[in-house]
Amino acid sequence: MTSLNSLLRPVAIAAAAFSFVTIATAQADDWRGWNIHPPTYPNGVALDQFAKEVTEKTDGRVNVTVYHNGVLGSQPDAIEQTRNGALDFANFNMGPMGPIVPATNVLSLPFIFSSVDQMHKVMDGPIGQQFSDALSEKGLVALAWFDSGARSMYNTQRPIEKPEDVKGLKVRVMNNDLYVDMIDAMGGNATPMAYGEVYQSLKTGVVDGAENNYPSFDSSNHFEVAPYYSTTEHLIIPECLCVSKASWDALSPEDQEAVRQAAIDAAKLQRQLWEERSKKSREDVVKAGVKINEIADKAPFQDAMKPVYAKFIEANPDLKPLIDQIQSTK
Ligand code: BDP
Repeated sequence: MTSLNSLLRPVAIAAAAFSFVTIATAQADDWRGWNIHPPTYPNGVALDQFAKEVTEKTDGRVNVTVYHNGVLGSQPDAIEQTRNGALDFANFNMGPMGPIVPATNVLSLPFIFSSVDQMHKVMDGPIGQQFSDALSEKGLVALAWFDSGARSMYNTQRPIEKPEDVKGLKVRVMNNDLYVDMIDAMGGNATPMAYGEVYQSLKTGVVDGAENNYPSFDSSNHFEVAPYYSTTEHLIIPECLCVSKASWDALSPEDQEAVRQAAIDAAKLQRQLWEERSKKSREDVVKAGVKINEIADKAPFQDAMKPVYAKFIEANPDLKPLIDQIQSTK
């Protein structure tokens, strides 16, 4: 006769085995990180170093994997996923952050920074902290700031020497209405679109142009289909290494410190690699036949942006002091 005990025993063993497995996985926190760029891009290399350093410094309590090439979705989707804890960290450009964290729109105002160096000075100091605070209120812990150089316009049609040359061009922009106003102000038609769709859209004429820094123009292969690159340098937008607040709050103070240090080290590496990569990408696209025209005098472009500022300040009077603080940082 089978006793009840012996019937239950296999179930008990299976349950014990199951709880062992769940305990074992709960001990190592598996972190997933989002990266839109290839692993060889400065940001990809820096994020892989971040992953390695976090895994080592936490003795594997936080076991980190980076998913490159935007395989986990577009940036607006990834922002939502990181906010709700479905993703643990990411490298975000502040451009598409504007619709979610309004203060960050200030960073998307054309020509808000006078140089990349000034941008770093601002972001690494108390003003940068104000942006970190605003991000934190929306569930994102900004641990360090990456470089993204200056963005310039490129297209399939002609060199842009002056704002009027943009007239009639369909230009892809990142997901933020401010950029629609920016292109409008020069007489172009802006199309907000995910990064991954731009190559085909340029190729098939859905858009005539886009805007980006040299490394992205190069790594996305946009240079193959849009050979006129004009150095408008209208946007200098910082990027964060942001951790989901949910994932951050689940860490011990000791592990938080390890993650913070790894993020700072990653940003240091990223900025160094960025310098080298920008030069190399510029050389490579020229070799591939891209025609670069240098715009020495940016004043006509800056003047064209006055209505963009006026509209923005009218709609966001509370952000005017932040604009003033940035512009007066030398
Ligand atoms: C690159 C940024 C990336 C953006 C991309 C874009 O690094 O985060 O998604 O531009 O234009 O420079 O969408």
